[in-house]
Amino acid sequence: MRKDFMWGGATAANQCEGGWKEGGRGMALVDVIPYGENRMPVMEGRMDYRELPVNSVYPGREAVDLYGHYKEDIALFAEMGFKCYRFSFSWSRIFPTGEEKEPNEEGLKFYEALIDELLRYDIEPVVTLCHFDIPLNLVDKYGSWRNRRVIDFYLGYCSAVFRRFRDKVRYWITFNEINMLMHLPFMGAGIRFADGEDETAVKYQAAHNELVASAYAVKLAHEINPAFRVGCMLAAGSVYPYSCRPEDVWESMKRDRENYFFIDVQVRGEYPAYAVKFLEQAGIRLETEPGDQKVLKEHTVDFVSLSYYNSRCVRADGEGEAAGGNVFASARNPYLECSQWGWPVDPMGLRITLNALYDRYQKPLFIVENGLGARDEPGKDGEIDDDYRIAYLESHIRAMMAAVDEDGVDLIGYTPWGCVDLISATTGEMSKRYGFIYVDKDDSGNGTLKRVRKKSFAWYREVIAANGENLF
Ligand code: BGP
Repeated sequence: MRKDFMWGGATAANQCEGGWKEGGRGMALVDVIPYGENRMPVMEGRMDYRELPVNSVYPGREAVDLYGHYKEDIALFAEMGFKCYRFSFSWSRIFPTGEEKEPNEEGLKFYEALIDELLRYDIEPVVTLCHFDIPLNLVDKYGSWRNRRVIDFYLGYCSAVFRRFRDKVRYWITFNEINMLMHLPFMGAGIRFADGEDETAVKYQAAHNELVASAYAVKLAHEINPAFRVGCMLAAGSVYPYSCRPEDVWESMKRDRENYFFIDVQVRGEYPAYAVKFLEQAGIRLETEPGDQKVLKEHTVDFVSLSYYNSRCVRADGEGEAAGGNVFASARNPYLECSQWGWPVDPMGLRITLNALYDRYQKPLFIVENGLGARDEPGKDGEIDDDYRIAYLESHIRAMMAAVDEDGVDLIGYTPWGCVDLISATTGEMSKRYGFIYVDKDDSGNGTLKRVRKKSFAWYREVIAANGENLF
């Protein structure tokens, strides 16, 4: 592994920051995504949050209060030896309604303090500009990313933070898991559907607007500081054919393309032929502007970042048991065990995915999410022996190192997801934990928010210190 490999951890404002009413922050998407049975319908854009029962609970509003605990959390990251920390800005903390001409100084000050704290420990900040996050006003007033005007609001926000943190932040990610728009349109991009509208057309229009926004953000970033490195981000995981039947193989290729589509545009700078044909056949005419093609072509990303939790699997005949849990429809792969939430565990799949992405794009890759969501039961002295998490991470790190050392993949870093426990995106639960650091809080929102080092904490510190070599 390279000497400057960026070991670290990842979180996002929507799932860990809380402080929803602090410092002049405006309402955000996450503030209206409830816990419980209405969560999925809202995240899918099928239920309007304004119709939710008054007693609904919104776990993202407080989350694990990174807002009030960032110094303590960063000290713990430093103790593990983090080289970098990936986190996201809450857009509505900086532009409360999304429409202001000037940013909210208090919001900028909060992130400045957080970044300064990281730099004090020599931890490189990696900032996601938009992690399932948008000011709620832009959703209600403009329809979020389905509306082109949101591109300008996003660029105003980007410009403010690129300028403010010009000399402090080098790595930026334009949109977290940009392909999530296709699967959970409201959570991914603030998209809600009206009865009877062509949902596919709406999603591709929103996708186009995000892709154009991302390219303009890359342009702006490089103008403001040519040393900035700007990446795209894919919810990755190769799709396997269930069998060697050519129909299954073809189906797996098509499924992969649904996700690659975004990155194909962000890396290669144009719509791939298969997407052009798909839109044509579906009768979808995108609303575009004359400059779109040029900006997409000229301002491609510097690196490709990805989340990897598991591989996927398809059968052309749609038969067979479905794998539970994950938002990506998948057939059950008989060769893999599943997590407590039904997500397959496939370390070899990480090596396959990294190779597939590197073959396709020839750009530096960055694993910015990976991990096992599992229940942790503190022992009688409060200790958490999370050997299952260590086993998951160890097998994935070995696979990642094989991709680098044996296959020649250019990988710049690894930031496991939810390094401090946080709220699950898909379920809203606190009990689906990923962290090295336990946070005392339960699914009903009770707890002291106290932080406790798990067994994996000391394990990961050793991995980082040895640059991964201690695993061999
Ligand atoms: C990714 C998201 C994260 C994160 C992770 C784990 O899709 O980028 O925000 O939450 O998945 O998923 P979950 O929280 O549902 O276990």
